[in-house]
Amino acid sequence: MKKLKIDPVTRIEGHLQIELSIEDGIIKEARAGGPMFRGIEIILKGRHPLDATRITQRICGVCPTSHSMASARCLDDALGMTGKIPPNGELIRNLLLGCNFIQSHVLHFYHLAAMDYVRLHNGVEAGLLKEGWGPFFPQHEADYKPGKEETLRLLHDYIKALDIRRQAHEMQAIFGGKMPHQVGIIAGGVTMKPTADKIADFRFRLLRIKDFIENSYIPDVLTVAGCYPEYWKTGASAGHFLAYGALDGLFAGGAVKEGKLEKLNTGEITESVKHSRFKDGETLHPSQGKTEPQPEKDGAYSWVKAPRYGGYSCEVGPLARLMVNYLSRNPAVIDDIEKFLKVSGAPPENLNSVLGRHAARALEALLVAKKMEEWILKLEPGGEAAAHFEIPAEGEGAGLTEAPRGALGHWIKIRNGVIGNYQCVVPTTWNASPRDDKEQPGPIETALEGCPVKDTDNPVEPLRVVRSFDPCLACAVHVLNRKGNGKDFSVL
Ligand code: NFE
Ligand code: MG
Repeated sequence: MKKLKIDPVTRIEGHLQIELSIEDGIIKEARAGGPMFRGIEIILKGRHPLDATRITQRICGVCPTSHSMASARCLDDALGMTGKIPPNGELIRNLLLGCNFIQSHVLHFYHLAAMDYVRLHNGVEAGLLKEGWGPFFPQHEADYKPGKEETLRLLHDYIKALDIRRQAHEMQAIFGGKMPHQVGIIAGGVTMKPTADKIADFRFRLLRIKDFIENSYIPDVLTVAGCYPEYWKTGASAGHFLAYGALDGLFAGGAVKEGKLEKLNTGEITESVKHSRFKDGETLHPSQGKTEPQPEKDGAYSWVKAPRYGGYSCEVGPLARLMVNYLSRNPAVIDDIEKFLKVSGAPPENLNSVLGRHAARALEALLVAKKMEEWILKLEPGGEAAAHFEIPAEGEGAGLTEAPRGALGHWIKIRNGVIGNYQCVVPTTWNASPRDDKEQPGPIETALEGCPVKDTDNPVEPLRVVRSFDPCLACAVHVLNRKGNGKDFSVL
């Protein structure tokens, strides 16, 4: 049995370590560890409840808008505001979250994942690139398959994607003041009323971005899929999926256990800490969740907790949303899903795979952009965008939404007018979870087990599997330790 540790996994968000046991070129056991501690829940205690929407965004610079949405919904719930947000407020919240989805998905495919599939130092880019230049080098030796023309097109789109992401950020600044960490989304709605100017500014960027998704992003994903068809059959998770749903029904919520769709019941969410660096205790629902670090705990190998749904280790993210919406025949998206599956040649039975995740992500970028075109034209210039609220001395709330990487939940308890307890269960906590109290592996661990590794000096296959999940360890865990060993830490 050969042991291989990849630490850190590069070209992801945050810091992830992967430990593999390999026999006869196949991964027998995989462990995914988050070596840093996230103290945001501790930082929030005792603060003004509205601070949650500003502070939780600092969990991550890639998906901050999702955290502001989850915390605003959480506060809406605790403040009795659910259902009272003016239509402009709901629409602008969804437009801001939509921009965040698109920029995050484009970022993932081009700037994080593409270099797993495209070799740029074989001379075809003569004059453009020099051996040793970042961000393209160094690169593992591997079976890079795209030919010269495909490589040049992917490289061209890699550069163009930087500009597309800039424009998606500008769109968030139009209604959210700035990006990252926009200040638009608040409890009760958003901070800014729409104007005709802002609508026009937003819309022309949106049309350009939609054009890029249709004519570059989706074709580029299909090019990669065409070059590497074996990845339709590599990297399956256990087949359990969870989505909370978001964006005004564009994505429906639901759970898939052993291939069967179920209605979402958030009471089934628990978190186990047996192999996580937290004090042992019962598995708890997040509304009762605790953040009690124990860095030196025996048997613990991650700062990520192990959330489970009805005891199942569920994958979340674009593939989970695709599965839930496909199986529930969500009328908002089912025609587009069917059409995409046909055009892409994506075999439905092989969607639970590396390529299935990339395809699902590209498809939903298009679904979101198309929906945003409708929403932007529904805004009423000058109309109210927020409702008045009072902060109660005592209250409780839950805020569930979807982040680019999957189901995101925040839970608050207000005590004496301040935050008494706050818990976040983020997408990568699900996907990168360690084993739980029943020793069930997390989705990334399962997807790695059974994956081939041809050359342990160039472990591209497991890296392709891990990156297909678009993990964000900054979201899952946070705050630096002093020695980088995952044990010796202090709450900063
Ligand atoms: Ni830091 Fe995040 C997303 C959230 S992932 S990127 O998407 O919430 O855990
Ligand atoms: Mg948590």
